[in-house]
Amino acid sequence: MTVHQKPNTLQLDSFWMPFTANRQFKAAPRMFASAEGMHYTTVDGRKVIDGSAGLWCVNAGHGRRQIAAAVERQLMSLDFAPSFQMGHPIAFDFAERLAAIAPQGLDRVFFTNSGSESADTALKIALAYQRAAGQPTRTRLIGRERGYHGVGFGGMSVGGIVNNRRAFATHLPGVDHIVHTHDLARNAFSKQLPPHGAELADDLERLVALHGAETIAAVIVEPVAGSTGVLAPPQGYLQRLRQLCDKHGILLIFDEVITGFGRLGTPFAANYFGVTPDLMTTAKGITNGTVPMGAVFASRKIHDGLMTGPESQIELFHGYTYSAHPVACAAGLATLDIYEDEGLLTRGASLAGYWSDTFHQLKGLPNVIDIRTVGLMGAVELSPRKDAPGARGYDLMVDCFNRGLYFRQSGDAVALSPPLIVERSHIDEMVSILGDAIKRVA
Ligand code: PXG
Ligand code: PLP
Repeated sequence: MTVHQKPNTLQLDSFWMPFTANRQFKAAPRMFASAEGMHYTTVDGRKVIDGSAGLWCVNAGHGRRQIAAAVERQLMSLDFAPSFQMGHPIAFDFAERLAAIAPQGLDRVFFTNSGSESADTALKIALAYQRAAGQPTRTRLIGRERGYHGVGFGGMSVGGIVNNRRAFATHLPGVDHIVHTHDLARNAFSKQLPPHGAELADDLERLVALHGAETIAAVIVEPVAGSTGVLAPPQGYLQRLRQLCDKHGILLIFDEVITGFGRLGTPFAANYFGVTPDLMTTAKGITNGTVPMGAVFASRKIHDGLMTGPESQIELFHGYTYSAHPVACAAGLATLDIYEDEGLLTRGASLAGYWSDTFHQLKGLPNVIDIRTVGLMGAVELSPRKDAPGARGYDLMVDCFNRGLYFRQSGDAVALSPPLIVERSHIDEMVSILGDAIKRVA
């Protein structure tokens, strides 16, 4: 059934690949043809275990028939319907189901199509809320160094990945950043949350002193930074950030595009850390990666704060053609059914200890300078080669791919976070391939 198109018959020129070294890739392509459960199959028929749940999104594993069937049914009954001044029941149904599993109080749901759109949407809601609350001078947005909030102008501006910013000279004005929490000197090889660094949340006080609290609308952080190599927050850090935001009337946004939908062994990172933000962005696992979708969860305070003025007035001038796309909603509802039936939103809790212990066995291998795990997220950081940052990480990624393990690489760190259906034997297999490759890649 599956068409295994041979790379040598495939024209590679037209597809301008995202976040890829296009020329390097096209000289030696790595191609997946199909996927099932925990594995991809390459175009040349090799099985490759999926160490990163696609791009952190295939939480229930690949090839879920239930989602495919729901998508087909939806396409045949209502393929598209507008959500601007019109509705369709499945969108309301999906929002209710999401609200039911959301962290306490975050039960108002705005649909987008991606994590980038969720980030920009949350930032715009924060600005609109502050205006509606009679605080129109609160226009400043605060991000954090090493943060990733997607590629829109808003998300890129609050993001703190230097390469993502440097290539594009223009960013939103009125944006500032608190310092990141990555501290190898004090926290390398921590088995629990990093013990040191809660005080780094106080960097927000510096920005308050510099700019004035009355100019700051919101702070956005990833509870665990994903793209920059799985950086868990120091113990007590997020609690402190929440307190400081409350003290200064600043909204707190958690970007849970990666951490949402069970990745830490709780439905959301907000549950894991016991800290509730005012707004929470999601995407990826919301449809098991099958159909593009995202959602911003807002507290009643934020939502109701905007439900003012005449009833005939549009309260939020924002939305996407495909907000609440019926096919995405169908995929999302089927995904939530699977998460619920198989207990996947909390399954990681029972595996996190094994995940952590197995990864930490790599300590002592050549060039390994840190191992970090939290929930079912893990990263191994290698020391950079002299004058070639990222090259060792890239070679490791390619070596592992050739030997049957796929994962994401971020500079000289590699990040793994599997589908939440993962078994111990898969964890053993991943760490074994990775360990052998680390020994080979000098
Ligand atoms: N916020 C966070 C925290 C993310 O991780 C986005 C926003 C943007 O989502 P979209 O759907 O617009 O890509 C992300 C996306 C990686 C990797 O391997 C991470 C992401 C995407 C692709 C690769 O680190 N995160
Ligand atoms: N550009 C043009 C010319 C449009 O008409 C629209 C939507 O109607 C957009 C961009 C935005 O597209 P989307 O709603 O899919 O984000």
